[in-house]
Amino acid sequence: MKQAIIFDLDGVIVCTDEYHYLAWKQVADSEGIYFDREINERLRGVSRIESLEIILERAAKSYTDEEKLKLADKKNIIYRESLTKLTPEDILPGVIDLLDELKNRSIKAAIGSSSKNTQFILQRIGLMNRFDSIADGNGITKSKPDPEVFLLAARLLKIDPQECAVVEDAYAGIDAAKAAGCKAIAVGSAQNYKKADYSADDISKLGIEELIS
Ligand code: B16
Ligand code: MG
Repeated sequence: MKQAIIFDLDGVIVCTDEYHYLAWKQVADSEGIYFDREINERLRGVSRIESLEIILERAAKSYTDEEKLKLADKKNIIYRESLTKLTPEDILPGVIDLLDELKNRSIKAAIGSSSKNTQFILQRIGLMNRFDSIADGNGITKSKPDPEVFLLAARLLKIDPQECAVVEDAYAGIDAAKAAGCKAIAVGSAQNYKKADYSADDISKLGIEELIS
């Protein structure tokens, strides 16, 4: 039986993907770069700066590192502004019940997210004190599909990664979970990914036994 569940944040606990999309779209439009929802799918689970690199693949000119940082900052300002709209009502179906169930069974819960806005998001939705550890984009140098964020989450919990299951909505996140040696559970956009050990529409459709076995 697994001793801990590591949750991805965006797309698993709360959906901020539309806010990411709209902020990147505004930045891309201001630079005259084509960007659409299909390209946006490639940004799922990927760090901010790597997301920008994907968008810049269609740019007509090349950008200096300084210009890239400015664009990434601009996107984050727009994105943070939209995050102020988040409330506990935005928590995805089944999340609270699952966290309660894990607590009853003394199974630890952690966050493993690429986002540097993790704490801000958790505060907005009132879940800041519901996790035993938080590993996020501020504590890592390599983002998913590298396993670093999940290895960090497990280390903070003092639990072997093989004793952890990861819940993810991104292909890159499932790859990262497998590379870390964790059980990989796919929900949402990743549910058809063959590399996952188990899949469901969302957390409310996941049985606790499938998660922790
Ligand atoms: P930020 P996750 C990821 O969060 C998002 O899926 C991805 O689209 C975003 O680029 C990344 O966080 C970085 O976010 O700009 O807030 O640092 O799915 O790993 O929880
Ligand atoms: Mg995600």
